[in-house]
Amino acid sequence: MTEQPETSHYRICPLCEACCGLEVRTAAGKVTSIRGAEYDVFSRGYLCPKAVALKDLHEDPDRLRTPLIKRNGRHVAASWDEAFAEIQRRLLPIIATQGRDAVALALGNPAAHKMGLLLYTPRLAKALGSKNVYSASTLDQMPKQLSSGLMFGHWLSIAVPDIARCDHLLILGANPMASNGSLWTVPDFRGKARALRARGGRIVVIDPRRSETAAVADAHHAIRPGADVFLLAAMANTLFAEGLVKLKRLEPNVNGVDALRDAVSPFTPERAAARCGIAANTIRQLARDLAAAERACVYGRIGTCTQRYGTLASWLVDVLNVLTDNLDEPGGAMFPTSAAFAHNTRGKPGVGGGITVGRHRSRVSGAPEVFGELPMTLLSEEIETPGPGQVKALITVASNPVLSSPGGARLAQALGQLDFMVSLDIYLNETSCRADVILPGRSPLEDSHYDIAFPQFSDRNHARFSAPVFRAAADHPPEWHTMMRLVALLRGRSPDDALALDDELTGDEIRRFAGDHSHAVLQALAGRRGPERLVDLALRAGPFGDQFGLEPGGLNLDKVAAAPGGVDLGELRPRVPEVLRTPSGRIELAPKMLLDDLRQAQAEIDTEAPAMVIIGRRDVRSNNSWMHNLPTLAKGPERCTLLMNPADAESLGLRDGGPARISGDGRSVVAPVEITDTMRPGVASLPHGWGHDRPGTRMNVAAMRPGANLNDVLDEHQRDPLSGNAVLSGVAVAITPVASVA
Ligand SMILES: Nc1nc2c(c(=O)[nH]1)N[C@H]1C(S)=C(S)[C@@H](COP(=O)(O)OP(=O)(O)OC[C@H]3O[C@@H](n4cnc5c(=O)[nH]c(N)nc54)[C@H](O)[C@@H]3O)O[C@H]1N2
Ligand SMILES: Nc1nc2c(c(=O)[nH]1)N[C@H]1C(S)=C(S)[C@@H](COP(=O)(O)OP(=O)(O)OC[C@H]3O[C@@H](n4cnc5c(=O)[nH]c(N)nc54)[C@H](O)[C@@H]3O)O[C@H]1N2
Ligand code: SF4
Ligand SMILES: [Mo]
Repeated sequence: MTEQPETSHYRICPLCEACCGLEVRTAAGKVTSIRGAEYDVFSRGYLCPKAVALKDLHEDPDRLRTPLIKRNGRHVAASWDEAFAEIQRRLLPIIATQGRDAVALALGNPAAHKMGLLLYTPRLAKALGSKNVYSASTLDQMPKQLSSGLMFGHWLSIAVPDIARCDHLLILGANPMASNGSLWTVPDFRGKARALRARGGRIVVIDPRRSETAAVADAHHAIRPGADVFLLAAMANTLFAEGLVKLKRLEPNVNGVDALRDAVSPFTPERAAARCGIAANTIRQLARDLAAAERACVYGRIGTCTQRYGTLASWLVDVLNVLTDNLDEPGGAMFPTSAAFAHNTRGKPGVGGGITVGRHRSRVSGAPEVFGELPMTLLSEEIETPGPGQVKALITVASNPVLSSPGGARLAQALGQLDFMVSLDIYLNETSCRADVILPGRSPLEDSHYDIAFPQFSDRNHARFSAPVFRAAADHPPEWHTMMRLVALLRGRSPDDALALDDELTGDEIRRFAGDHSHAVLQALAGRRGPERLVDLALRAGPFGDQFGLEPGGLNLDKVAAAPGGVDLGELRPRVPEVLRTPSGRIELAPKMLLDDLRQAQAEIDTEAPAMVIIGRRDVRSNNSWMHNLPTLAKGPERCTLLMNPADAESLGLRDGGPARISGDGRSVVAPVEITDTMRPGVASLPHGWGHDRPGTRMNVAAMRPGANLNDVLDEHQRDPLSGNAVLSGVAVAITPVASVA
């Protein structure tokens, strides 16, 4: 047998927001090892167990390699031309007869991690021209986008902890030890947290569960779920009451301090304490410690977003950062400078149009559009409810709402009523199994990659590119190409025009951006196509770019691709006022919409807690709903367990490992109990993304240990009315023992 030489490839991990640089070794067309790339300028060798599962993903026999078309209720393999012919035959007449709003678009989490999907989804949405756009953002971070947009002028101007220089980090509703960070790209949080504490800093965690992050922190306070708005408002109240507000450098850049002081004045620590389950003195001390620390930062994530007052909680996190002089300061909450694609590095610095919500409303419930989207939890009713504008067809892109959205069982039924459905997906899963046509993306190891979104949230500035590790099958197009074929169809062209249309649309973009110089710019980009051409354009025109020769030392894609492990662009720098895009040119501390909602919260401050509520959690060996088919991650202990406090388990007659029935919203699921004193009494925790026991799917490994779907017992009607975000945390449930498992 002849030995095949091993080759080494650099690949940025597309699985979570940490975006680690990996070294993938291959021989004879197979992956032989996956390690952290020590030479990566950003992640410096860090990786988590999921990275290794890229091998399983690449080799997974269940991963789709050809399009599928549903014929007589069964999915059968088809050619790409057949798939597009089917879409043309069935989708276009729906638009012709019922209008563009009759086709909905549902976008899922992996779309944010794929450069082809992220750069071409806007083109697809534009070509479709439907108001019915739904995404995982309204199951996740829309509250933070809205509060950031209102305060700083753009939806994606989100301040992140400068952990390298911070010495007091207050974390609410985030567990970066398991999630590896979110709206905060921070590979090796563990190492950075350890360094923070080694230099004498403190980490304090507010979480109903003593999470993995709380376990490595200096202090943990088990808040009642959904009460963050009260805690944060009471902390702001304390800062004002005790004369601890200091604005210093930001003073001339801030509007609304007085209005804010008035608005939080009713939220005394005494009034908030019972609702939060945290003593008044502790609330005061949290505020004092924050004010006293030299370089401090408050960071809130999904636990603070997925609640009724998610936008308020997200806003108050930044309010505290401003009031304690920690926003835009080294060691505080800072705005990264992305080398490409950030809106806050384009246009006139320091001022802008701000954001607008409610330009249209959902047809049935009248929910306002936010950032061009409607709440994902309203998709079912838009399909079910007859009348003009009813959703009759759906295009999903890397989205599995049957598992990931509350009321998923109802949605699964609703999808069955559609006249036509297309899924861009790599599996035949709980959602895509409803589709008439499935168009598969490639293995991530067959795609090139540049992070479009995450440098905007990174704890250090960087620009990195990775080339494909393997060559894809000749007839398997990259997803941007598939999207351009859809765009062509929707614009009344032949799918065969996709590449020519890409040239046209990119040409239009360049003409808008470069005006008189567009010919030269087009020529400079002539060697590239598709997303790589867009990345080169954005990099060269970006804040570190070569400006097409005007700044010869600046970046372009060739330079980034040639640099092993990418280009380091330094630590985060203060950016106020340049980063702002509010009409006033200032940070808006007291937007009217938020003050109005705060009055609503005030009216609920004395509400009694339900006896038992449920929250979610994440596990480092799982990722939302789609990695349970990868053997390396699927092995080991059962992960879809119901965590409960010993006192609760005892009073409900539940035993460790025994099955419990969780009932909510008229539905129920069964999961094994795991008794642990890490849970706050009256709160149970079940992870989301499970429930792989629906018929019609083809994920054989996942089906062996399907788990229970948390979203089956959550109420799809509960949401934050401002952002449209679903309430996923602190929802009342009943928990009872199950005599025996069927
Ligand atoms: N109860 C509860 N529910 C939650 C959450 C929670 O905390 N609690 N979290 C919410 C959050 S934060 C999120 S982001 C959502 C996530 O929910 P979704 O946005 O639905 O994302 P996933 O569950 O990750 O499913 C991803 C889909 O993309 C497909 N896919 C994977 N890779 C590719 C690819 O390269 N190309 C294409 N075309 N498809 C691909 C997968 O097969 C799968 O169908 O879940 C939300 N749901
Ligand atoms: N391993 C892994 N990594 C992931 C994912 C995954 O599924 N698995 N998903 C990715 C995605 S899509 C996202 S959005 C990010 C999310 O990243 P994180 O925001 O870090 O999410 P979680 O790890 O779920 O941590 C949320 C914490 O909030 C707590 N919590 C729940 N309710 C409340 C509340 O009312 N108040 C407070 N203060 N805390 C509360 C929970 O107990 C939990 O510890 O993770 C990403 N990374
Ligand atoms: S933390 Fe893990 S899954 Fe996330 S990018 Fe790094 S290696 Fe990939
Ligand atoms: Mo997410």
